Amino acid sequence: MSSNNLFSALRAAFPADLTAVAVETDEGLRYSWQDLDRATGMMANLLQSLDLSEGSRVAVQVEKSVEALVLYLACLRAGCVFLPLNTAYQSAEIEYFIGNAEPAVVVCSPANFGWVSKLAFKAGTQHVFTLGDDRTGSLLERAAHHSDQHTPAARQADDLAAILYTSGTTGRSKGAMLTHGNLLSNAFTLKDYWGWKKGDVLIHALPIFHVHGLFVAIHGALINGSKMIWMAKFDPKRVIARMQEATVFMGVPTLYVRMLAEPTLGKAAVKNMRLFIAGSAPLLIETFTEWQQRTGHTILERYGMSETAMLTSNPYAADKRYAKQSERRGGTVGFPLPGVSLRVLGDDGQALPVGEIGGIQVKGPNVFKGYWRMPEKTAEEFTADNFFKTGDVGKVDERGYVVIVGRSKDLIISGGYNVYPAEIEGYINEMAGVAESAVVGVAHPDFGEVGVAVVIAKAGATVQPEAILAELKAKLANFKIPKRCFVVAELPRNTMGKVQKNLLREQHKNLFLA
Ligand code: MLC
Ligand code: AMP
Repeated sequence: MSSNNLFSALRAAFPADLTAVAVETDEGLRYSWQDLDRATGMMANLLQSLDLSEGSRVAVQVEKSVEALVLYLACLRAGCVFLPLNTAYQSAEIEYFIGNAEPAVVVCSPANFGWVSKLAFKAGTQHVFTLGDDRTGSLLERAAHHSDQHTPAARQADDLAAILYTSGTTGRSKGAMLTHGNLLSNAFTLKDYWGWKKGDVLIHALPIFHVHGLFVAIHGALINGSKMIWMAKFDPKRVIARMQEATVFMGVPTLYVRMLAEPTLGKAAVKNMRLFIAGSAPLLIETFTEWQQRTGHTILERYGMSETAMLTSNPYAADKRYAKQSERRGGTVGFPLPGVSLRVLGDDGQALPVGEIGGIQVKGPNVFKGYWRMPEKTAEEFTADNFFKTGDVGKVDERGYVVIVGRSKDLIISGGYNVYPAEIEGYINEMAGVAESAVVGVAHPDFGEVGVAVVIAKAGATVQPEAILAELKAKLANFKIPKRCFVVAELPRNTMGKVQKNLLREQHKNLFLA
């Protein structure tokens, strides 16, 4: 059997001239295609020298850098399973992921080595390396001793390439297992669907621990042999300043909102741009329209998930193979991608006609293999005919465009990051003096949606909202911290005694709006 290693497919798309620039940082560091090839070869040799068993996980919590990109590619090349972790996660969160995934290798920032290595060794990890965002750390020191010649490990389409943890509405986070085949099929589909062409240059300004920045953006550029302008952090001014050298940009809606606030954003800045893509959270129609007016470009919105990579997309252009329409319609996420089947089901499990709202289910070569070591959870989320239940609620309109109208899962999407109220409530409920709490999402001009906590104190106890937020901040990733907290006498309940979160959302809906 021939190998289906995703790295090999990306490597095969490198341009003939390996001395050309593949990645350029905003500070002006340039990495050629040859640099990427050699650096991933050295790092893959290092990983293989560790004699890891088949399917070993490499958990990574490091700041964004080109070397972190090299580490991802080296994991694929060596046949390891890449497990990226949000840099905002704190020790309790990291302890869970490492304990659950049991990685053979952990790579962390030099500054975190003390506490991360302690957790890792406790969980049985054999190797802990460090990687700084300034080309420092033991990982690079060790890799430097290895040859830059490396034959990619043979992988089959069904072999794991990555595990992405996604929180659950109940219980702990689940690791979505994505295969080489899942990611490869999605990369090829998007290359075609979004009309990637020779000369395209991508501005990469997203974090590289989630689907959007790690897979959609990186694979998109590499499978087209396209250069990336690599930004360690999103800075709207810097992105606008570099746009004249680029053709493609991808961002969560907050990135577009922040760029619109910059007076330098206009037709001149975008004159060489071909395509602006948005996703990970709903793009407000106001943002879509304002972007069109200011730049003359129509943002292409698409929809995906950690478990599935990309599922639907507005059209890039009229292409009879895919869609009858060329119009990118704001407020929709476009058509199911080629190879993806999408259906909308009612509460009774029956497929709904056009225009009716129900639960979205999907099937396709991009849909994940299951949740890591959670066969029951996996079985629950798939139907008998193998469709995955997305937890998103929507409809297909009369022209075939998919519209997401909400979620059946209790989830807040804040600036493109998922926040699960159940997790935050669990932490608040354990605090001294707290009887109960409810966390709801409300509209926010910058992040789209943010969490608000409503707390009930135990009889006779006094709790301060600021103290609750401070305590959360000490334990959880910063993006999960509710932006406001209220201590109240009671929570609204229905006749069954269930907290009516819709009433809380209604009550606080204008909290952050002018
Ligand atoms: C930061 N903060 C957030 C936040 N990001 N709060 C809520 N939601 C967020 N997303 C906190 C900070 O910790 C800080 O708190 C305060 O809010 C102000 O932060 P900031 O300086 O304004 O934030 P910044 O560092 O600029 O980050 C904002 C951002 C970032 C939008 C650039 O959140 C981001 O990169 N988002 C992209 C997420 C992403 O890639 N999602 C893709 C998921 S994949 P304090 O208290 O410290 O002041 C997926 C599938 C798919 O969903 O379809 O793509
Ligand atoms: P994640 O688990 O982080 O991958 O987040 C996936 C979720 O993000 C999806 O299930 C949707 O709820 C949401 N999402 C992604 N893209 C869009 C979009 N374009 N519009 C609305 N919601 C989206």
